[in-house]
This record gives sequence, C-alpha cells and structure tokens, in this order.
Amino acid sequence: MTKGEAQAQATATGQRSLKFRPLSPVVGAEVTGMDFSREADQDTVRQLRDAFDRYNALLFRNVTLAVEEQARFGRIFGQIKVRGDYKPNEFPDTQHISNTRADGMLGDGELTFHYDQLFYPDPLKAIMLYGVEVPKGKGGETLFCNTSLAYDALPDDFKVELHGLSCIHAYNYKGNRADPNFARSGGADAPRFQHSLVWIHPRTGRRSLWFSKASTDRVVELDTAASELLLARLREAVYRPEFIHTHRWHVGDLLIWSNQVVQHARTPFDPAEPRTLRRTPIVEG
Ligand SMILES: O=C(O)CCC(=O)C(=O)O
Ligand SMILES: [Fe+2]
Repeated sequence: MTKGEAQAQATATGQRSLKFRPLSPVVGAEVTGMDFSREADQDTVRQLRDAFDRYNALLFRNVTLAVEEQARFGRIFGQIKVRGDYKPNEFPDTQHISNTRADGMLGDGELTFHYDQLFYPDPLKAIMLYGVEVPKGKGGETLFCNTSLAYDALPDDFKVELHGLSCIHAYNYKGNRADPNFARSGGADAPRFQHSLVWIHPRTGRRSLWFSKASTDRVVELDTAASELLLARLREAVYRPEFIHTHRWHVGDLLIWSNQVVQHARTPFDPAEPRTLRRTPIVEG
C-alpha cells in the first residue's frame, strides 16, 4: 500500500494522525488533525489521553463544533458532571461562561487563581471551554499556572514541610468573589472538603499542589498563624510568571485542561464586550 492509500484508508476508518506542538514551556500543546464530527477510534483516544497527561492542556483551533460533539469529545477524558451554581439549559451536559446568555455564569470580572471544586470530594478532573464569542480588546484571557512545575522547583526542605499536610477548601456560592476572605465567608451550607495538599498524579506519578488563592480555607494540621504563613509562602512560590501561560481567546478555540495539575484565573475585561465560552465540566470516570 502506498502512503497515500494508507492515509486514505486511515481516514475512511476514522483514524487520524494527530500532531502535537507545545504551546509554551509551561503548559499545553496545540493539536492538529482531529476530526470532531465522528467518534474517535481507540488509537486517537489513546493519543489524546497520553498527550493530556503529558501537556496538561490541549488546544484545538478553528474548530466548528456542535454541542453534542463537544460533549462526546469531553467523554474521552472522563464523565461529564454538571453541578454548582448554574442555570440549567436545554443541554444537560453543557454550561456557558457568558455575559450574553440568560443561562450564563461567571459572566464578568476578574477571577483569581483557583481549581474548580476542590470543595467537593471529587473535584473536576478537567475543564473544557469552547470560544463562541470573545472580546476584541485586551482582557478576558484565561491564565494557567502549572503547579507541578512549581512543586518541582520548591527547595527540598519546603517539600518535606508539605508532606502529610491537608487543606480545607470551601466555597460560598452566594459570596462576593472579590472578597479576600471569600473562601471562609460561606455559612454552614457552603460546600467544604479536605484534601491532601500534595496530589500525586495516578498515571505520571508527578506531584501538584492542591491549594488555591480563591477557595482554600486553611491547612488542617497547623494552627491559624502557621497555616496563614504556609499558604502565603505557597502563593509566593507558585504564582510566578515562569509557571504561568496566558491564553488569548479566539472564536473556534477548544481548550481542555487538567484541573488537578493546573490552576486557572481570568484577567478582567470590558463588560460591554460579549464573551461566551461553552463549557464541559469533567470528573474522573
Ligand atoms: O472565563 C474563564 O476564562 C474561566 C472561567 C472558569 O473559571 C471556569 O470555566 O472554570
Ligand atoms: Fe474555574
């Protein structure tokens, strides 16, 4: 069989040869060659899962994607689990980060660094966003901070200090996200959960740091002053330009990232500028 024939046959069976190109030294690869219009075959699934574990974020550009195609693609990485503060719409697997849609959530303003849902026993494994409408001007970028790289760069004695510690994470859905005490401002009904501070990736064995500026209340094993100090030292060590990648959105971008390794944040933007990202929340499964 010639190369051309092999390619034609591969295409006919849904097989695609994917290409991965790192987006930055910090996080992410741009992927080309993906066909979203059909179910991915086993080899494609394996390549995507391996690349996801390796790069912690995958970006596909200029994608035209129906809502159902987005959900089907999301299921390659886990189970879709929609929960939290959102208004249901006609698509049970889909949410919208939006300042134009009636069911839009987190429509405007800056978002400080966070993982999604550390305050649940099973936080999201991955988050996928698809650019539907994006600001023309500056702002509204999503920032990604790779906490595995940050962990690796910690001095050895600091790593030893973290050993065996865990944090309480909480979220006040009714609260003001700009409040510096946001994580602890929730009442008894605020979702709250305790996880180990150092998370070990089940497939790569790499360590990442499960704390965040937005939703970590305290370190359980330390008294209040020592907990505050440790969290401040972690923020100082982790939120550094060398661990952060900035994504500027274009319509048709499909971006999926690891919510177990990478924290995300958002820069402020002009609220008059429409911004809608179609979102798929994914848990292990
Ligand atoms: O709007 C963004 O850039 C990020 C929103 C966010 O925090 C999320 O989708 O979990
Ligand atoms: Fe988020």
